[in-house]
Amino acid sequence: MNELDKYKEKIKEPLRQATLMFLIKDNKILLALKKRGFAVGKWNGMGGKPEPKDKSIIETAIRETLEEVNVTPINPIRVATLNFYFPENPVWSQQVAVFLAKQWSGEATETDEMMPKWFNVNEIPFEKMWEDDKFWLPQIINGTFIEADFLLDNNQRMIEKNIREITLH
Ligand code: 6OG
Repeated sequence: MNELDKYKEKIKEPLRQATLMFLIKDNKILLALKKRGFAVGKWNGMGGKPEPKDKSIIETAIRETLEEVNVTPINPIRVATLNFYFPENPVWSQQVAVFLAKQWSGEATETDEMMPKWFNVNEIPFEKMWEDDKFWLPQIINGTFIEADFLLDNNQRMIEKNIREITLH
């Protein structure tokens, strides 16, 4: 059995939930630079953790996007479920629900938390992003649904990955 499956068998608690939202327009994607907290200095989608007032994970994803870049996504689609495991630092472990939106209200502007920027989908700055992103972001942009597990070490480096494409009939 690989390390990932061994670790998944060992843990008892469900992973803490988090969200990521990407806005897509023509051949552009909105990313945002994290200005503080976990993963500061990395480009990513917008997102965060559920709050008690959220009635669903999609509400969390929309609320976080509004808080972080002043945009309200309209009809976002859930395109991926990513499980991140940090055996050496389990408080970082989380399950991230990833959403794409092609419509929204408002215009992306900078906040205390994030600095948004539109990138051409062929010029995504993967070297300034989480190492895992290059394995699933291009797929979801192309319309593939993804379910994946990642094992990461204390330096936030990827040790193992298991990525599944989901076919909808
Ligand atoms: P706060 O803890 O700041 O929310 N996140 C990840 N995103 C990517 N692309 N790769 C990872 O690999 C990630 N781990 C967490 C989920 C953390 C934000 O960062 C995302 C949330 O949007 C390990 O509230």
